[in-house]
Amino acid sequence: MATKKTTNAEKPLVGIILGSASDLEQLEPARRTLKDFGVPFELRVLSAHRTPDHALRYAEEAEARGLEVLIAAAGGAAHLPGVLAAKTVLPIIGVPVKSKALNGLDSLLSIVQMPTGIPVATVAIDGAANAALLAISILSGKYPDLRAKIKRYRKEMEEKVLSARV
Ligand code: RP5
Repeated sequence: MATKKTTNAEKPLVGIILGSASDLEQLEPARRTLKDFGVPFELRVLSAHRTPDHALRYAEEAEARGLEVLIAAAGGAAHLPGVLAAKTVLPIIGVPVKSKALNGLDSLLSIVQMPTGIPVATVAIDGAANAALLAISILSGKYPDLRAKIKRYRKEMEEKVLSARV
């Protein structure tokens, strides 16, 4: 008999990779959302240009370590999500971090314009919560508990909008 897959708190399913510790605040909504949904995750700071060997190794080993989705956040010349995507077939969700110089337009264009063959799913500038929700949607194809939770989340959002007093 097939057993239903459930998420296991011991083993991270999602990896959040930040290009710099300075990205942490903008990624807090991703961390909070994954926690709220009970999705096990890990968070690492790895830079495509300052620690390239470590970033590549992380991507190379991610699948064997049991990770199923990666969220990669970077600002400025934000090549981290694309570099990770080059080394793994796991789905990568890129979060363009709002930069000081160009308000994140640089980050957005760096992440969203991946050449054909190596995709990165890109969310809005500072769209960390949506990155986590998208990761949960991807996982929910395999984990029925997450499918139920994301449907409940949508229902609650619908009720909140409809009950707004204006
Ligand atoms: C990128 O450069 C990081 O993702 C960060 O958004 C940006 C600035 O990094 P720091 O100079 O603050 O470390 O690699």
